[in-house]
This record gives sequence, C-alpha cells and structure tokens, in this order.
Amino acid sequence: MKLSRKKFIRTTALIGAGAAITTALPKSLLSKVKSSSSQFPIIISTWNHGLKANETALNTLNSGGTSLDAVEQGIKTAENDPKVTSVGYGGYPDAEGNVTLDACIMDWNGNAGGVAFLQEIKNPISVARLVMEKTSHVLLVGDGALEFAVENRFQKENLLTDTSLEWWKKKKEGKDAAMKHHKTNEDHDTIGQIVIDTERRIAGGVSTSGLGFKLPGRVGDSPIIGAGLYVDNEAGAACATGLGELAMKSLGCFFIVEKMRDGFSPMEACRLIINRIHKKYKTYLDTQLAFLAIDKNGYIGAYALREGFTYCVSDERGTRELQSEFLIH
Ligand code: SD4
Repeated sequence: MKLSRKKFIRTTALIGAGAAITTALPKSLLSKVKSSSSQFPIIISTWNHGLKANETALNTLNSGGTSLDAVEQGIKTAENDPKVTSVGYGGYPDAEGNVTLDACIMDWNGNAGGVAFLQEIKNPISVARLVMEKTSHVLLVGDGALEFAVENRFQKENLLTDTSLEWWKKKKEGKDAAMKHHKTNEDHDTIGQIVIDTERRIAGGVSTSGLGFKLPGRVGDSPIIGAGLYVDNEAGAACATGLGELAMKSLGCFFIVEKMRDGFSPMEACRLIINRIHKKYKTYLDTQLAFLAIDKNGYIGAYALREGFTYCVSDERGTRELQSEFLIH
C-alpha cells in the first residue's frame, strides 16, 4: 500500500506524541504509561547510520513494501556505505584482516533467518532473508552461507576498503592492547532496525561486521535470534548493539520482548536487562551494550550500559537521532 508523506504524518501523530511523552516522564511512571490507540508506520534503528536507514525504510513503505521489505532495504543502506565501518562493505576486519559478517531478520509471523561468519558478500541481511524464506533452516554460517548466497546470485566481492585496511594495520601494531579493550563505541556499531507498518506487522533486522579485530571465527549476538534480535507481533520487538557476548549470555532481546508481553514498558524492560547484566558481569564495565525496543502499540524504549548510545526514530516529526538513557558514565 502506497503511503504518502502526508498520510504518514497524519497516521503517526498519536505514536509520535506517545513516544515524546514517554521520554519526558519520570522513570517511576514509565511502567504506568499505556497506549490507548495507535497509528503506524513507525521506524526505529540504532546509532547515527539509522538516519539514512530509516529514510530508506520509509521510502520502501511508501512504495508499497511491507515492514520486512523496509527493514531489508533500510539495513542495506548501512551495509552498502563504506563510511559505516561496523557493517557490511567497509566493516572493520578480524585479527587476521578478514571482514566477516553476521546478520539476522525476523517477521511478524515469528519466521527467522540469519547468517554468521559470512565473507565477501555485501548484503548479509538479504541473504538472511533468503535463509528465512527459501530454506527450512534459521542460521547458515561460513562457507555454507557463502555457497548459499552465490547460488542465489549474490556477487562475491572484496569488502575491505583502504580505510578499514589502514585501521587493521594500526590495530595490529598495538595488538595486545587492542585485544583487551573492546571499547564498543569506538570499534563497532551494529545497525538494528525495527519497523511496524500500517498493517501493524512488526519486522526487525540486525547486521554487523562485529567486534573489530575479533578472534577469527568469533560470532557475536547479531545473528542469534533472541540475543541480537527478537520480534513477536503479540508483544513487540527488541534489538541489541554493543558487546555481543553480553547480549548472548543474557538472551537480552528475548527477555525484553517477554517483559513487554507481561506488561512492562519497553523502557522498563530495557532497563531491567541492563541492570541485570551490570550486576552479574562486572568485568565488562568498560564496554558498551544497549538495547532498543518497541512494543506492539508503538511505545519505544532505549537503554544503554553507559553514555553514548544514540538511536533514530521516524514518526510524524520526521526522522531524528536521540540520546539513549544509560546506567553509568
Ligand atoms: C557484536 N553486537 O558482534 C555486535 C557488534 C555491535 O555495536 O553491536 N556493535 O558483538
């Protein structure tokens, strides 16, 4: 269904107001905020590269695409951009200098697909979608994922840019220090995007080159359903960014969606899991981890372990980048 800019503005007015009110309320009241009625679409995504990704997703909806189409196209924008050094083409390589990519996607029926440790393919999000739609599996990794992509006419190409090669050389010179300090604000910023379309169908996706200078073979949370992404049309959706190991140990996105199903606001649910992780894994306090969530009524929550996480929202006020709340400086 084609959605004009004007209609988009009109139909999302209620949601925009709700989101604005939610962020302005004192923390103690957040759990009591309930949505009465909602209009869609609404699009959210992680980090600054979400601005372009959201615009692309909105254009896809306007051209008649579903929320799933919007997520795929939106995320491809970041994957194709060599300046985004944490996703797809131009993503920072592992310790051996290889760019290895992780991605997953989920639709409103609970279908899921993912790829991990995929090399030489620019758009892992599209391969993840094909895994979901064309196979009976959820996750393909490494050579198997590459073979599947090539069979489905994806081109093999070199994903290492001059910039990422230079970065890798510098990292290699100071190898030991680099391996110890996974400062996720500096080395990687996954794109996660969630779209609710006018039919109230929720879809989400995540794509990343993972932790820069990671050990060869390392796979993070991003392709793991429940860790890096979870979508359930009955409750809402969540995606993660930051040190994937923490999202994997906590299955953070699944946790958030289940809390929203139980009536917690997205903000409360995100805060609960960050607090739990902070309490349990004290050794990781020099790292970043953040969750972004939306419930089925269009209320948004974003919460990070530490300062610096930003996310993008597209609603009746257009597309903009917002600062997330956080636990520690
Ligand atoms: C990972 N979670 O591979 C991803 C990377 C990321 O912001 O999100 N960076 O651990």
